[in-house]
Amino acid sequence: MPDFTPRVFSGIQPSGGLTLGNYLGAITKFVDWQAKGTHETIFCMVDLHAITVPQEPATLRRNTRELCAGFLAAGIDPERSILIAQSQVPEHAQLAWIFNCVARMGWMGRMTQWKDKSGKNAEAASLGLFAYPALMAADILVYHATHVPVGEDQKQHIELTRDIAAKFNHDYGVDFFPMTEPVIEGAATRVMSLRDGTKKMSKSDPVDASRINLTDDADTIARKLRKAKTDPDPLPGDPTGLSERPDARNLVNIYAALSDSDPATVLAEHEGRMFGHFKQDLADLAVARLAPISTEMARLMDEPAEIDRILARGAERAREITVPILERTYEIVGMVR
Ligand code: AQP
Repeated sequence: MPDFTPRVFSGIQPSGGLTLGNYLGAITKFVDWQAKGTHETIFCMVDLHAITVPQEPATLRRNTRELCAGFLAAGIDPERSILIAQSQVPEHAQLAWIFNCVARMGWMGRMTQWKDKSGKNAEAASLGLFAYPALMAADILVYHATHVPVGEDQKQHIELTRDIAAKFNHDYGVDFFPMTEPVIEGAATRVMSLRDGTKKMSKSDPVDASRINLTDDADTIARKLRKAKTDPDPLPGDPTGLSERPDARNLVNIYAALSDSDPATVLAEHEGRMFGHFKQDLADLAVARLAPISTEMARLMDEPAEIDRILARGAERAREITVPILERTYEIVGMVR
């Protein structure tokens, strides 16, 4: 394998407002990578992914700008990282077509997200939803990204990205695409619904009380956490005591992630307390951490032209990387150049 430039890529769908799950599982990790400075960092609003399920156009546009505001408010610096909207960098979709011809139907059909989102009526799902992982592979590999920080739910898609890269390299006898590494770290790689600790917190969950939105005000955050599902038992002294208590475990994990700690330390400090008190502390912690972000997001949303300028500049910088990689891909595949 050739030496690839150390490069981090990750994306978030503007398919709704940002949730605490996106923030803890993804954005805080992005900010950490940017701070480390060891890798080039590229972060993306994956609007082409969002339309694999129906989106209202004006809402999609607003959500994309709001997502960009969320990245900026949480600490992504558009000078140090490249911040883009996927549809403004056409090489993502162009490489995805090549990968549609490399990936196998069987691989796609096994994806958990496809099964979950297509539900009982897969015949009525969009072709785009089925091909989603090939576009995601293109998002990553059009930068030759070496590392992808994601939440636990995306692990299978990164494995598929590696399968696509390996098959392309094998079929064409090249060492062109890297074997990208998923990076899944921390106490909140899978933040669960506040109403059901066995279900992932999701921005498209129809029940708003199931999630904290980054745009929620302090009172709403506190109310949602106070009403979060738990059980009547006190907090145990260590994480093994939570193995059969998914709702309780979820709140402890959220507390650990928000306080930059870990579940064992949180439980050692809170052993024996009842959830009524713990939830109040958790609400205070969440408000202290999230309120400045939502305030800054609201300020940025009043300046949509500034957001659009940042995205246009990001696309320009991104294309310095993506155009040569796509051109070389076309050559390898046999297109006349
Ligand atoms: N609940 C979560 N806990 C930890 N990480 C999460 N992520 C999403 N939900 C959680 C991580 O956020 C990044 C962006 O995800 P996405 O927006 O591309 O899609 P998703 O994983 O399908 O997120 P949602 O909120 O559930 O969106 P919808 O409802 O539209 O499908 C990824 O790194 C993901 O792991």
